Amino acid sequence: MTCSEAHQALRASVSTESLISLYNAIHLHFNVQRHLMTRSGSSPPKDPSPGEPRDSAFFNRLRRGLKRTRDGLGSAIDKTLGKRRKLDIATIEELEEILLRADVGMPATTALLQKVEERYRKADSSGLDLTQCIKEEMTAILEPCERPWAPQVAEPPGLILMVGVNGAGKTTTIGKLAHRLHSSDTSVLLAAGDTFRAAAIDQLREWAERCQVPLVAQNPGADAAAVIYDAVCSARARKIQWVLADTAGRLHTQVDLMGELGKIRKVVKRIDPSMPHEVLLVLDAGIGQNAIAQVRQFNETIGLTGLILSKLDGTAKGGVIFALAQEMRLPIYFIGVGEQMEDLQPFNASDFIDAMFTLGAPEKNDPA
Ligand SMILES: Nc1nc2c(ncn2[C@@H]2O[C@H](COP(=O)(O)OP(=O)(O)OP(=O)(O)O)[C@@H](O)[C@H]2O)c(=O)[nH]1
Ligand SMILES: [Mg+2]
Repeated sequence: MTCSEAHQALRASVSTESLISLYNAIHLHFNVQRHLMTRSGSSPPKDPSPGEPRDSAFFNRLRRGLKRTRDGLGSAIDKTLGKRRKLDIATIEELEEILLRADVGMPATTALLQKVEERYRKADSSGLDLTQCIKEEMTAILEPCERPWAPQVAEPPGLILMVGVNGAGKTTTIGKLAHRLHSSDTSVLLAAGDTFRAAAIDQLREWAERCQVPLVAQNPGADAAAVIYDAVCSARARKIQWVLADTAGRLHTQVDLMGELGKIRKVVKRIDPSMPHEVLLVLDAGIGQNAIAQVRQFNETIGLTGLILSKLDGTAKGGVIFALAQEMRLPIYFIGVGEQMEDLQPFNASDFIDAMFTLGAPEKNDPA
C-alpha cells in the first residue's frame, strides 16, 4: 500500500477525531531536518565476531560499565568461594543471599544453585572448581537470550518502536542505536513519537543532530500515531532503511496510555501490515524485580520482539538480567553501560559473565 492509499484508507475508517488530528498532522509544517551525511565524530566500537579474539577496548568498556554489579555479584561470589571445594549448606545459603541481593530473583537463583549442586554431587573426588561451575551455569542461563541484532525488512523502511516506562532510557537508546546504524552505513530517520513534552522532542532533536540523521517531529500534544505514520511516509519517500520511533514513557499499569501503543500499532499497519518490525522494551537495570512485570505487561499490549537493558553502569543490581533470561526468554539485544553514544553494547553472555567476575589486575587504561 502506498502512503496516499493508506491516507485514503484511514479517511474511510478512522473516527472523526483521529481523522482531524491525522489531517492536521499531514498539513502541519513538518519539522523534517535534513543534515549533511558527512562522517564525523566517533564510531561505535567494532563488535567482535564469533571466534575472533576479543576486542580489549570493547571489553574494558563493558568491565567498567559492570563495575557495581561485579562488586555485588561476581566478586562477592569469588570471595565467598575462594579456594573452597566443599559445597555445604552454609555456602549454599551465602550464595543464595548474594544472588538475591543482586536481584537475580528466586526462580533463577533456585535453578542456578540446583545445577551447581547437581554437578557437585556428580563430581569425582578431585572436586569441582565451584567458581568456574557457577560461571558456566550463569552463562547457560543467559545464552538463550543472546541474539545478534540483525533486523530484516523485505521492503524498507522498517519501523522500530522503542517503548518503556518513564525515564527507562528510551530516547538515549534511540540516539545510541541511530549512531550505530548510521556508522555502519545504514540510513535511519528518527520519529519524535513522545509528544507529551516539548523537552522530549528537543532531546530527540539533539540526538538527531549529534548522529547526523533526519528527524520527523510535530508540535507537543500532537497525536503520537500520526507522527510515527508521517515519519514512515517520509522515510519511504526518501528511501531511508529504518525509522526509530520514540514513544512517551508510560507505566505498564496505566491502561489508557498502554492503549495508545495499540493504536500506534494499528495505524502503522495501514501502511504496511508487517509494521512495526521491531518493538523493543527498554528496561532500567536498576529497577529490580519490577522488570518482570513490565516485560509481561508491555508484551501483552504490543508484543515485544526484544529487550534492551539500560543503565547497567549505574547499579549493583544488574543480576536482574538473569531473572529476565530465566523467566522471559526474550532476546536481549543490547545493554547500556553509560550515557555516551558508544555505550550501547550488543549483549554477549560469556563476555558479560567474564566482565562480571574479577579477572585479575585491571588492564592498561582501565580505571575499573
Ligand atoms: N548511566 C547511564 N545513564 C543512562 C543510560 N541510558 C540512559 N541514561 C540516562 O537516563 C536518563 C533518562 O534517559 P532517557 O533516554 O531520557 O529516558 P526515557 O525513557 O526516554 O525517559 P522519558 O522520555 O522521560 O520516559 C538520562 O539522563 C540518560 O542520560 C545508560 O545506559 N547509563
Ligand atoms: Mg524519552
